[in-house]
Amino acid sequence: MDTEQLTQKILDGDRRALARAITLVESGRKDHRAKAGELLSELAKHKRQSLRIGLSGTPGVGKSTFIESFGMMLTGLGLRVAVLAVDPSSARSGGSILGDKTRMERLSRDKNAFIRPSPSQSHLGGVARRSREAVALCEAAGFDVVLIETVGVGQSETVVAEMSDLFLLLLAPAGGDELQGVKRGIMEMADLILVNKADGPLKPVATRTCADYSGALRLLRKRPQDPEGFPKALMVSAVEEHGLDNAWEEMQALTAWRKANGHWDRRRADQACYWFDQEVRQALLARLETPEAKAQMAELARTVSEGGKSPGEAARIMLQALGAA
Ligand SMILES: Nc1nc2c(ncn2[C@@H]2O[C@H](COP(=O)(O)OP(=O)(O)OP(=O)(O)O)[C@@H](O)[C@H]2O)c(=O)[nH]1
Ligand SMILES: [Mg+2]
Repeated sequence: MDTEQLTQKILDGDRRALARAITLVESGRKDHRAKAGELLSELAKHKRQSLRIGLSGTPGVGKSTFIESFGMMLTGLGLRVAVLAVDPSSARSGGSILGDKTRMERLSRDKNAFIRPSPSQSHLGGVARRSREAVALCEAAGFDVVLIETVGVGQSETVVAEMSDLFLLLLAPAGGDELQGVKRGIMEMADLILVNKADGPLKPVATRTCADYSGALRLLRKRPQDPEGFPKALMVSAVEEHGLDNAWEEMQALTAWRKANGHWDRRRADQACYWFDQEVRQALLARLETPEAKAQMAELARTVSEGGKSPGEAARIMLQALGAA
């Protein structure tokens, strides 16, 4: 299939073409990269936008269950939903999040849903670019909502937040001690905190946890992109499918406000700049990873350690060799 055909099929919402295109952007082969670049710039001309929702939470908090229930609710409303994952650990563990399609059995059979497990990649930079491009493909294919899942490992939350319009943090009911286990930086990224498992015997704990997080959110510095009352903590039960409609209403209210106040476009523009900056940095760092560069680094390090050159002098030599000075 040539690029023109593939472009058209994606614009028509053809799922097989979409899956193929995602495989293409995941490939590291030079000719594939070139073709992927061409495809993405063709598709970008159509300026289609989805609501991109990032979702993070520790293992076992209920991300898969939530995505299934929430996704089914959205398709029930007539929306088309794509689900992607950013998982830098998948290369190590051998599996991948969303590999458990069994937990999303209903959603994976829904013709208005598209589920794509994360590619196996150890390098977060590579994962980030591929995921971003997969999101762009889903937007071009006309999905109304793109859900991007991540387990919070390393920087993966930042990566997902920087490719999302809304960032949700899924938390489990817990005592006050665990509340402090959530890093402040991650709290600051959240647009909504969803306390999951608010059902059965856990309900009272969930209620307390939700109140605690509401309090904690109020203590954070006010962000310009938030209307009064946001970010918010809400209770949901992915299993019993409670609170999902309310969470969706809040997401829509927040989105509408941001669109009306210029924050939606500004955020997307800021994200584009962020990724431009990241790409340049990563490409520069990648130059250090070639065998020649590594050998020269080792050689210069030896000279420096023996006192033959100053660190600054050696660095200048290295940067010159890399064409970066
Ligand atoms: N009571 C209750 N249990 C839930 C709820 N949501 C998920 N669970 C249970 O929590 C466990 C983990 O759920 P998953 O959806 O697999 O969690 P996850 O966050 O995707 O976990 P990882 O993929 O391992 O990161 C399962 O046994 C679910 O049945 C909920 O709303 N209420
Ligand atoms: Mg899961």
